[in-house]
Amino acid sequence: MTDLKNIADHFALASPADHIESLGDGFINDTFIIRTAGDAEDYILQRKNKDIFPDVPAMMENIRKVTEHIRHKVAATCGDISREVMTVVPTKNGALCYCDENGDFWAVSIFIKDTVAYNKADTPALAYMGGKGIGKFQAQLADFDEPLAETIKGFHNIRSRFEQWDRSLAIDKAGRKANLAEEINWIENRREEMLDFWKKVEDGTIPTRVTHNDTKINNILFDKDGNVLCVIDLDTVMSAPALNDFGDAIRSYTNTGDEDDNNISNVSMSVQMFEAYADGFLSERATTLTTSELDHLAFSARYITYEQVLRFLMDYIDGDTYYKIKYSDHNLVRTRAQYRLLQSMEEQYDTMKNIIVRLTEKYI
Ligand code: GN1
Ligand code: MG
Repeated sequence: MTDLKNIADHFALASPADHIESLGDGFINDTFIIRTAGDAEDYILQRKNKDIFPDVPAMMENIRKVTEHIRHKVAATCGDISREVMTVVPTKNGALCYCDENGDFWAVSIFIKDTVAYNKADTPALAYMGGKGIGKFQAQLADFDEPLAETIKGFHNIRSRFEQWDRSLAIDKAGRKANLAEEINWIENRREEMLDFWKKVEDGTIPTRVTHNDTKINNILFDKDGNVLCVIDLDTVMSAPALNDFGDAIRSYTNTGDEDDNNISNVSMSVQMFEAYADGFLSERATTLTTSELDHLAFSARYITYEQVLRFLMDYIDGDTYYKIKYSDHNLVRTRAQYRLLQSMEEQYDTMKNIIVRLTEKYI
């Protein structure tokens, strides 16, 4: 077993670790909280998944640059720089991460106290604030102009995803393909439509910006009054279409069921939550986004949800090598539940587009 205290001891903590507990259920990294004695600050310790992030030091450098940029913005508006942005804690040698004898990479940040994290948006008011929070995050990074490493190549690039998908199907590593004809058709039937959207990114019709790329609700810390305090999980901050952040959040905030709901009749897209999130997001972003971005906001929810169906199904076909699973068919259950959500978005697409038009007019 990894000696977590020994790992923690490599970092420049203000006070040594007293005890260390496991935290949250992220699908990718392992997360712990370092409790220190007395009133001293606590810390978040993460083992970054080296199978998924090929260059953890470059990723940590991205996070350092981005959090420093945001810290200046928060300071300029007299905000609280210890709570409204993540603070990376270096090792005692001044590095942004520590590599242990197994080749695993560890990183530490300050634990922000008195926050609330949600796995589901239970009220439209919360969805509105979530949209505002991500809109503000994008606005804070709008003038960020340093180069950023691509931490996962082609992360929301559906052309790259299809290349992986075609390879996975050809290899059929876990021998599961034969029983998945229906699910595979869900992906194939929409391939051209998704590529048509991506071509607009490739030809510059839809611009790229510095974006978060993983905006599900539990990657945001709220304060006790329901305001967004701090956006966390910055591993995938990269240059990408800003639409991804909207689409991925809609995938998470509007789902009336769970991402891995076993009972798909629980799953649908709540129009009320869609409108609330879009309202918050556009209150911050409507005057900055281009017409082509605004025109594709509603579609971005379908795009990212479709991509998620593909990613869960591909991982199932690959034999569950990417996402952590809790039981053997977990990725298949996730696939089916996300597909139901996608269908619900498709059914309500005209309504979604009309809401975006109405809200855009409200703000510009
Ligand atoms: C992962 O790391 P986490 O759990 O916040 C994944 C996202 C998926 C999400 C599905 C780096 O997010 O892309 O949308 O699971 N992150 C990575 O819930 O692949
Ligand atoms: Mg997370």
